[in-house]
Amino acid sequence: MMRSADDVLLLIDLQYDFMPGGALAVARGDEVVPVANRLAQGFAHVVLTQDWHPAAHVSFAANHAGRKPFETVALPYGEQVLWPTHCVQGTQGAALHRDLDVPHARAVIRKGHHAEVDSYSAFLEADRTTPTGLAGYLREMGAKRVYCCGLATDYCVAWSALDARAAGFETVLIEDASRAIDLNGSLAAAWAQLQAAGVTRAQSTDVLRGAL
Ligand code: VGL
Ligand code: ZN
Repeated sequence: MMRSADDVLLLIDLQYDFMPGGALAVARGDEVVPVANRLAQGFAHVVLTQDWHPAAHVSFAANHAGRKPFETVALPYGEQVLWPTHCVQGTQGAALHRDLDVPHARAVIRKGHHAEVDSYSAFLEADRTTPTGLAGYLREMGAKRVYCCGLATDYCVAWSALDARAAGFETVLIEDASRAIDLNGSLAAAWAQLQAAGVTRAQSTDVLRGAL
């Protein structure tokens, strides 16, 4: 089944550094690649994202003397988790998984490229004011509904879904096409926020048969 032209599938951060063995590995992250491929068959409009940081990025623990990955620091825009160095621009870890099979993807949004600001969301950077351009692109393309999935459920997928909703799109998060980091309760907190914001929680089978 090919979905309506208003429906966009947003495949988030299916990159080697988030896969088992990667620098910021998400458990079973590789399992979502075949699910993403199946979903993409049903969407005429697919957009991909890549986390895409300069080596000097503020989110890397290595750039904060004496700090370790998964600690937090206070930055001008708020609390920032310090991550292992990951998805450095142009590295193999930042590349999309080779088994991702979406030749008809129309756009790739690269985010997190400002050294001083992180960007979990595909729409707005972590300062919550700098746009990536994705909302304007989707509006101009006539998109009405955004189906989000990928890595990681509780960070880049959740933040993207919340911002898609805030930008006025009907928004669906496809749970089994996503995997979580789950740091200090982040997954449960994300689902609570998503539900409060009116993001629909879906399974890929329901999306594939057109029920959602
Ligand atoms: C992500 C942490 C840092 C993600 C990206 O893709 O969810 N998480 N950078
Ligand atoms: Zn990142």
